[in-house]
Amino acid sequence: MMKRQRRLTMLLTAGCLGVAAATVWLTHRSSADEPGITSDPAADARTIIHAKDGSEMIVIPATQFVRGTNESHPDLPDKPLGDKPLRPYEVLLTRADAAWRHADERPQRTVSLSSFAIDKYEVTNAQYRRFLDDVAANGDERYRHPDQPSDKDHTPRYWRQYNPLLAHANYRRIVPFHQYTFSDDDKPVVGVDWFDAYAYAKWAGKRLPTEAEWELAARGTDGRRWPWGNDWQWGLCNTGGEKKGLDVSATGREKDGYIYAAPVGSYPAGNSPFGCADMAGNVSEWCADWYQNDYYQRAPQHDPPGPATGDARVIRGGSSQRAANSVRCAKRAFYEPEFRNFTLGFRCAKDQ
Ligand SMILES: [Ca+2]
Ligand SMILES: [Ca+2]
Repeated sequence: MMKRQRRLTMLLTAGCLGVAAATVWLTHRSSADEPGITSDPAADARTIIHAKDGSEMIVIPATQFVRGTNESHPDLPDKPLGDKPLRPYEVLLTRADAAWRHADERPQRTVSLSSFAIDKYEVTNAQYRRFLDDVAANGDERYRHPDQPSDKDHTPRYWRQYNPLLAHANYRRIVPFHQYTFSDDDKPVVGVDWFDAYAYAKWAGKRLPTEAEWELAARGTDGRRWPWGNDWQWGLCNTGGEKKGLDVSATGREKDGYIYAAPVGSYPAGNSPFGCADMAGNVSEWCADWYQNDYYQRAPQHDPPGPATGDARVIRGGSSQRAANSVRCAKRAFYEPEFRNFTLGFRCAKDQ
């Protein structure tokens, strides 16, 4: 009798524990599945390996984050624009003023995003080379964007063409340039336009990140200026030198050690709250979106997809040639999709 009672008690206890465990699991699961509920997305982020191109990717759970900027240039007196939408003439003015008052980063808003994964690192030359090998063997019909120029080749500009910058006397004087400066395996691929980035991402079974996804991955949820926080520190990312002028022999010219792009992941202490590397500087990164300077004033607050059309595509993060203000996480920039430059690369994202 006692034995049967004891067994019954044990079964009931085990059953209760089971229900409790299932409840905890379900609660956790549902909170992770719904946008805006995850309390600490950085703690819930995890790393995966994407088989096709061997990239490390960070899976970021659905969450809310602070997007955009409310402050004026940190080095200038504050000139707040207020919460009202910009009037048409003000929008025009922002084209000239955006660089110092961050008008295209306004208004600052809380935006929610569905879960996604994003590359931990900028796409490297070694990875891009495998894409080129495939395209050389099989063509790019399966990967090319419908608007891709018909005569286009995906070879990065500086892999086979002498850097035209070096024709400039100032650069020729100072730059220890050689043919591998832009093609080392562990450096980010540069000299690629938006169509190259699009095609690589599609080849890899991924896509380009939206501008909003990129910003969340760079700054986390709290609206910080740089991936590591609100205070500028030398040596946490690769930017332009802190002294004006191009003379790299000047003392302290490059505190971060690189004139052009550094190998990806060279500044782990400057990683974002999610662990993404080189979100500030190194190379600027193509995003999926068209750029419009007043888009934040009318963008949906959940999964903003970017404007439907435009003339230029968004680039983010600033580069080895930019100053601290231009490598802020909220900084928006753009180029026409055919543009190629030694400062411009990309990383990929994918749905979860
Ligand atoms: Ca540098
Ligand atoms: Ca970067």
